[in-house]
Amino acid sequence: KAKKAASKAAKKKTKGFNFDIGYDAESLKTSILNHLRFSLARDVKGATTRDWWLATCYAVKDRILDRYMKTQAKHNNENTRRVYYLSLEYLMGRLMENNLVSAGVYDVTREALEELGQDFDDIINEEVDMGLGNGGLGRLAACFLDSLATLEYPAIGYGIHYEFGLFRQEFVNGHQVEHPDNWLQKGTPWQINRPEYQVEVPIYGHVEYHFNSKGDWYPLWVNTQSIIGMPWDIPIVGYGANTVNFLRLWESRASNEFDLEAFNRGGYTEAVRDKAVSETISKVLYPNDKSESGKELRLVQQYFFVACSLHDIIRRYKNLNEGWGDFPSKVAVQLNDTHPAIAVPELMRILVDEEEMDWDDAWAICRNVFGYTNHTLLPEALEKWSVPLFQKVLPRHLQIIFEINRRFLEDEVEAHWPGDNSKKSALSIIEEGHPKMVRMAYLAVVASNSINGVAALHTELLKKNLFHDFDELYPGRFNNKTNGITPRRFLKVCNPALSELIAEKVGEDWPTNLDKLTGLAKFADDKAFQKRFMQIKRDNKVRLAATIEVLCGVTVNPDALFDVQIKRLHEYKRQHLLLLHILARYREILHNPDKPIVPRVIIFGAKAAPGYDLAKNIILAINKIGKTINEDPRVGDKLKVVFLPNYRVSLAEQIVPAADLSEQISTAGKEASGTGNMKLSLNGALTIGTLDGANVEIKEEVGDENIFIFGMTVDEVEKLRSSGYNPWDFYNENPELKAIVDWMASDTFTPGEPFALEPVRRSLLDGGDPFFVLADYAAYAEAQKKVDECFLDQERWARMAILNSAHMGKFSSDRTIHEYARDIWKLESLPVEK
Ligand code: B1N
Repeated sequence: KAKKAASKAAKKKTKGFNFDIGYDAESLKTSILNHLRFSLARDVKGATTRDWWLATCYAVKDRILDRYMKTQAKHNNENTRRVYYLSLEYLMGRLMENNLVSAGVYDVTREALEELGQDFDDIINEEVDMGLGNGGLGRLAACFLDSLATLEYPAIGYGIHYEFGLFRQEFVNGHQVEHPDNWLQKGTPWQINRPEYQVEVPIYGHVEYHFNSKGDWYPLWVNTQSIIGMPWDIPIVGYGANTVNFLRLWESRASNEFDLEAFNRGGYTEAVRDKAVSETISKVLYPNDKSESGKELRLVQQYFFVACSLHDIIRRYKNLNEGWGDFPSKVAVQLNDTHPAIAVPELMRILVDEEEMDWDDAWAICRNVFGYTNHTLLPEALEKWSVPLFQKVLPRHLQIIFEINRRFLEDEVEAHWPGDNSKKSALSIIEEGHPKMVRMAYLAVVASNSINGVAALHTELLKKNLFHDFDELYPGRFNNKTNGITPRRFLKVCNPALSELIAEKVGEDWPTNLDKLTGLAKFADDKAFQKRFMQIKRDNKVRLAATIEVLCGVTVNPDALFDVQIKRLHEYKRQHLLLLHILARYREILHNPDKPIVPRVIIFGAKAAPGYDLAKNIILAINKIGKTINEDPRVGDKLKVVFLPNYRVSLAEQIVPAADLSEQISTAGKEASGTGNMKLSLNGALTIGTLDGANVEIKEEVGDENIFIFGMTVDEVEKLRSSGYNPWDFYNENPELKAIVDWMASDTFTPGEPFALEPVRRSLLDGGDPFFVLADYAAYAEAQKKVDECFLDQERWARMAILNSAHMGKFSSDRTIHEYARDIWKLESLPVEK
């Protein structure tokens, strides 16, 4: 009561207080200087670049938080429906430049810093990437947050506040070496700690049965340990909008009571040890793109952040609503793959055990709330948890999953396929075996009102294969939402010169109306426009060349064709197919030294999961072969091969605007969508690619004549596989291929270590070449020949590049988010007034 009175008094006394904040260069200058002195205790005299960076971020943050307060007040006052995006990964990259652009203070901040005698670019470069994700899935989550705020959808992202993000990569003698990513070391000005919203969640323990007054038994989850979840919020600024949403990341802490108990027992070291265990949960991101199951800590991470997030969602709901009736009309929860699928049994547990709701009512709520996005068909990425592990970590949740499964099999599967026991075992959420396994994808499907794939082809394959029977059982629940990328970060911010040219031709509003880029098409044959377009590309290549010089010590010619493959290192992505092509070019240069050849710089960026030996061997092969080629005087500028270390979002922002050719060469049917393909094409790179993932839709948009498609289709791959694929046949029948595969693994490239590259060769031959590298090789070589021919005709190339940019409108993540909001979340945009 006293507290309420005090807050009322404070409100009265501050009524009419003017919180207005200036948005001109002068106000920013004042703010920056104030923060330097009063937030950082720094004198202008001794201030380092880092100090200036922090002070500038704080000054900008003040302006962002003003809008954040207004946005959250509006969302609460209107008790609006929201979407909650649950993701174990967010690859945010750097935040400063994007926040400046989105908040509309880029120019004034630049000006303020210039007046203070500071170099803007140096300050931008102080920021380390926020790399709390592995690859496409994590970056997609970050692009979605950007679009949600820009389109003014009420949305909150939830995830883990990892102390260490994805490892920093270094090459030592060509080998990948991993270092911890200590991204918090320099301080991170964007996050806001929210101790008032910390939550405590139970884990481990066991289930007991008790009787209530009516004599009915009920389960009780007892003897649990508890973990504290401490929220850190990152504001998400809508571009050119007043909406500022936020991303809430949970850090794990040891609970205080827990410590005290151990202290009272006199077990000091025990208390410290248990504390360390609790605080281990949010320590580090698992560095595996695809496959990561069986690890207890990973299951604990998933449960921890899901339990904290649901707790937070329910607290917010209860603040403004009575009873559970409206819950599904206020809350939509999107599961970013199955990583947060424990939300299903956790919500059931809360509703049934804590809120004492009937099972059927609770289940109806679940099914109204959840949507599930599948991101891959690769079997090793389909999460399965062993029943014994589940029993140990989350015994009550396991019971609930068994009950969900029992009802699903007895009611739904039995009704649709009466008496068919093979269907029951095929569709069971529990896979029989030793041990039994929980199939998380089936759990997510059964509990969701929408299941979507991330590109048209991927969704068709989901319906045809992995979820075939579910599609029959739940017609209409499966749908496609082709991925997209934010044109703010991946064009406006990373390619300012091209952005200006585009604005001149199609208007300033293209970043929020990307379809406007079609207006460029009519300039595709305009010589003057071609010249400007290609000059911008060349300037970007000069800048990248300087970076390559610094990072790789290799001098490259900006007039060569910049051929780029940037993505995680995976066999299915087939970096080794490009490597074979590199060897073919090298061989050609040596055999026909006088023959003219289109000069190329091949640029790789990729991290391999630390435990993925073959992927690491492919990195070694590229580095060793690259070094030999780069140092061979017979080659000169005709061919250079560089592997940029520590590929990450901020490095992508330098490579993407400078690429001529985009390598999207996965085995058909394996890449669910890809998103790098979109970024590169948007910036005027031509694609050489297979009919896989979103490449299919890129081809539809840009037209067959503006893309280099090659290789087997999904059906052809399937046919070859079922007829018994033997890579030796392709090796023996193609003398060039045989020569380069043998050459690759010879000690030419690894003098003194004759077998160093044998693993790559073995995987392609005795290993059975599971991703059909050799089978697609000839078609790939043919397509590369066409690339060379096109590049010789620079006007033709310019025309094709322009048409690529012009036709990427579909791949704005704004379009994707509109579709999710309309079809899945039933969410309305809620503009925030100034
Ligand atoms: O998700 C991206 C797609 O564009 C890519 O094609 C797809 O490969 C990627 C387990 C994954 N699928 N699955 C993962 C990541 C981490 C992990 O622990 C699986 N990543 C993708 C966005 O839709």
